[in-house]
Amino acid sequence: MATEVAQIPAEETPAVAASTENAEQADKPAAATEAAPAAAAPAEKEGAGDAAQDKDNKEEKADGAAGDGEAKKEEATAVAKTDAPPPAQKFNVHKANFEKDIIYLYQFSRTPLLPSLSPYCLKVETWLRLVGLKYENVDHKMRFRSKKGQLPFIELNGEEIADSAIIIKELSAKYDKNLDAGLTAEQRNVSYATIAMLENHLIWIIFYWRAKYPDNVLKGYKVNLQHALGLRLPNSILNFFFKITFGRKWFQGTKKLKAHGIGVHSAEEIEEFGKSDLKVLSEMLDCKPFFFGDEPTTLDVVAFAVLSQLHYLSKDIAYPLRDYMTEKCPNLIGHVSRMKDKCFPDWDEICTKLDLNAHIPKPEPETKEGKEGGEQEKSNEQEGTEGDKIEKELEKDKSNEKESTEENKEKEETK
Ligand SMILES: N[C@@H](CCC(=O)N[C@@H](CS)C(=O)NCC(=O)O)C(=O)O
Repeated sequence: MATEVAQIPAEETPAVAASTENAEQADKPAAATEAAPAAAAPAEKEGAGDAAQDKDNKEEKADGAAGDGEAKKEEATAVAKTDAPPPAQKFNVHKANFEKDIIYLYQFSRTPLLPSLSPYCLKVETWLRLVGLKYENVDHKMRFRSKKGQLPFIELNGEEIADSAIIIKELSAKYDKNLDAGLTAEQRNVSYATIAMLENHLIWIIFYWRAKYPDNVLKGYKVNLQHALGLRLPNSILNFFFKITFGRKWFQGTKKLKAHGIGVHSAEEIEEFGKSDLKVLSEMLDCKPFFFGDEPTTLDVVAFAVLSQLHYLSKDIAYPLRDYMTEKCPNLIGHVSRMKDKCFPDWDEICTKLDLNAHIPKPEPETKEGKEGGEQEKSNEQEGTEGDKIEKELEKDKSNEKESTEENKEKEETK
């Protein structure tokens, strides 16, 4: 999927002081560069930076790097650049008017029973809430994917970070928010292995069920595709297309399930695998509030994100694995509820209003047109999803139908 490039003049954004084609540099605020002049040189070499920063670097180099041929070459480049007008900043991100240090989260749309049908997206949002970082969900109506082709991803200071584990790792390091800091080395290993089981085994067992019963997914989470995709077509038509086409792709499809390995087994075998995973988790949790004691760690975040996919499925929909968890693993149900209360006190509001940003106070209604919302909508229109294609195809069919009826009418009249 094509990525839109946002171009913003340097003075309009406080976010970035260096090259934006180099994502690493984009992330460094001006203050950090000033504090470490030696680190600023490579950015300059790559043809980036604003005029003021170039000037500072030039002065520092004149003081310290005399006699070094390479440094002299850099100095000459810096002088030439100072004379040129500052280049427009280029950001390879969707959110053109981003604010410095706000984490923009791209995930799937809400459902009335669960904030996200993607355990990976729910994991990132749960983690952000637990550690208390400022974030905003981008309402992209599921049009965007990361450069890796998946959700979730975040944009931060003009840089994209994709994959839930990488997002959490990088944000933990950047903002010093390590939920696992208090764990022993052994507990960390147990956490690592259990997360691998949850994300590479149990969740694929759930994906298998979803791919097999897409209709039950729509009903079981009361998915409103019209809202989720931001389309005008009635849900009856969207649901039909969902079942026969893009629904399967969302839920990792038969080919992916086979490639993963889980898809080669029989339904009964897969169910048994799922029960074994749940039993292990239940025994590990035992009577503790969280997996490693009184406070949640990353493992609790991942377990919550995965187990809530089972627990919040409507009871009207039959799913033996969910029933097994309810009946045989009541401590896991308690865990899910504790995590929900701790991280999503606004769960009901999120789910009833399908609000991606219930945690952010709503701004005053805009009076002028063409502000941020307009820009976002415009950029959304440029990207196409399966839903958009369906809508266009159906509109084309409709107008063809109309034309041919009119033609027929004319023919009838001329007869
Ligand atoms: N390892 C990735 C997995 C993400 C992933 O599998 N996301 C799925 C949704 S659950 C996805 O984006 N699928 C492609 C699509 O829906 O277009 C992570 O942890 O973020």
